[in-house]
Amino acid sequence: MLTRHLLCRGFAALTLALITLPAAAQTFMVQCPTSTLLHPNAPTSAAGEPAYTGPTNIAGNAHGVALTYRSNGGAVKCQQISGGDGYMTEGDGNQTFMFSFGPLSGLQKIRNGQPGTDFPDEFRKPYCEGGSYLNGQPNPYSGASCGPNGAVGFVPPVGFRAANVSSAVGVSNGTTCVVTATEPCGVNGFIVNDAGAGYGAPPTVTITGGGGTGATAAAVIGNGSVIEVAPTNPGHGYTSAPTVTLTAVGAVSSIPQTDAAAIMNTGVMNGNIPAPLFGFDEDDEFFLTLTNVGMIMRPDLFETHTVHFHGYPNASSYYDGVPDASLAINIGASFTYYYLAPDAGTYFWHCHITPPEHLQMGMVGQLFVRPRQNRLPAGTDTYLALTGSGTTGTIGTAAGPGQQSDLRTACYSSGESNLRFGATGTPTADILCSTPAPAADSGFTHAAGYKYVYNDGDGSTRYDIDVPIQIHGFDPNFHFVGMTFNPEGFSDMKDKYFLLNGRSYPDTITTGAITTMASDGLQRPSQPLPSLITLSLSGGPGGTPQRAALRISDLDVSEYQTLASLGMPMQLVGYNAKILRDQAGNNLYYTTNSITLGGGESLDVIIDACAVRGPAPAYTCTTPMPTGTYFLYTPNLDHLANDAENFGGLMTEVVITN
Ligand SMILES: [Cu+2]
Repeated sequence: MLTRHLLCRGFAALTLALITLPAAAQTFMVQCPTSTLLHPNAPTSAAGEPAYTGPTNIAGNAHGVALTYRSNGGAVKCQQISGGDGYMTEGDGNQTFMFSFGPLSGLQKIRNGQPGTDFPDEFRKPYCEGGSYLNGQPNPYSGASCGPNGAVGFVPPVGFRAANVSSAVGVSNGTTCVVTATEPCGVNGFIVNDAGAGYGAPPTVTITGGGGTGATAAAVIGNGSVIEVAPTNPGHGYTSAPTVTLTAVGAVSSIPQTDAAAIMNTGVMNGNIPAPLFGFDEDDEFFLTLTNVGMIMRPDLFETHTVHFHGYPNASSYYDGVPDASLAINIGASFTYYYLAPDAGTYFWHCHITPPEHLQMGMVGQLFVRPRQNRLPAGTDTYLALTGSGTTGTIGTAAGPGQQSDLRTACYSSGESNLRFGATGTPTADILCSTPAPAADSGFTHAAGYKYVYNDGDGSTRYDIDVPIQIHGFDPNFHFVGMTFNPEGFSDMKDKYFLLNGRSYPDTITTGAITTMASDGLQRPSQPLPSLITLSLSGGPGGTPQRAALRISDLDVSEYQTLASLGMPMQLVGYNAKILRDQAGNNLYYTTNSITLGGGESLDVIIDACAVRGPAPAYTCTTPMPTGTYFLYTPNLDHLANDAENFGGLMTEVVITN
């Protein structure tokens, strides 16, 4: 009896597998929730970044379980990338093969040199770009609602369609059965004729007619469709196959579908250097989907890839991308990494599979988290927004809420007197303090549109222009070996191209995306990010000189890199994603003409079109910089070259205009 039951189940499962095969081929997943438990009212792109008014207590409910937690606002952000191969163009015209990441969402933003990070409503649209798409990009979608920053392969949830299921009776799973002493004629098999769509929960199964009694069954759904109906009790006495009725339960699903062909058409040879830029805001939840499309130029390889956020305060090793400690993404699969954004700063990311190889080959990207100080209501005192420890009231007032109201961000680092308005306490080092407040209140207030590198509390890291700069180097011999079937010697790597945002001078100052012809003869955007910096003497707040935040990271595999400025000072305000400030709140910023980084380090540098500024809170410019062109370049003189070309290399320009 047991054997026969299993056989029957096996037959049913085989039938189901054959019928539902097309749905099972959708292994690429495109996902981005419109709301979460932490962000039940996540803002849309039209609403924009929500104001930060201090932490609030939220009473939530997760599937009937009451939850209370502290919320600091924020939004839900999403992005999708491909992992695979691609080509780029060196400063001397050499076209170089890469293992690389490319954009699968936010394509228009990426091409414009911006982070490709989307609000859910931007992401959850099929990609289209009004017919101006490039070769190698997906064919434009012609549906009613699509967008230039939508996710390639996103197909909106289909409407509800009822599934159709029929049954089979008897030991041979026939349409008729004769009851005998050994054959009770139960309902032993179900055939899914139409899997339906849009089921939010398994439908109930009702079995009627057929002359028998007692048969029951349960449905299983996947991706909103019925993928199996399994008998829970075959019943007996069924002389003909009874009628199966499915009754939908609960809300209709909003699960989107996936266009795997669009993902492959775009993702293969889609490589960018640097990899797609991520930029989101403190307190956001970030859903990042990596889709491994394989490497068409190396079909012999079965490389997995991961995303590792270097130096990032990641709560879960599961999402940290270190394959030895978590998981890696196979060819043909998608995986969605999940991040909270607890601490603002300049980070960077890379694939963590065989790091010397995959980093050298181009799997390096940039990442920054904007501080919540950007989201303060206009007119808020930034110092009080950090030191406020109230639970009610208005942010930016002595009694109001602030960083100190939230245990995770509270700093009790240099004695409580500074931070708690005269209360004396024993000075203790607080190793969890990530944002010490300034030693004194300078009275700096936030104005609409002001941006800061960190939650500084004194406006000292305010800037106008974002300039992500990633330093990298390519060894053309290693890349040639990487495209062929020769053994690779990691210790023999010798960089001969020295790259700022994936380009050598003079390509560094070429505006717009650089495209490269891949081996199929199609041009694709390969290096979207120029590093030309243009500062205006009148473009800042109230017609004042502008400031640029250089978010510099180094993922060079084989060399230290030095970047020097000629005639223009650089002010270093952050190191390895932390504000350069001691625990007592003293700014340790310094002004220099030369910074040096090894692989795996980041720095925040402000360059200013004003040579001399007055003190906080006004920071009034007393001496503007002379207009003209300045250079950021490496004084490692052998790095001012593009392989055999005795010219170029690690250099870019800063132009100061009126
Ligand atoms: Cu990789």
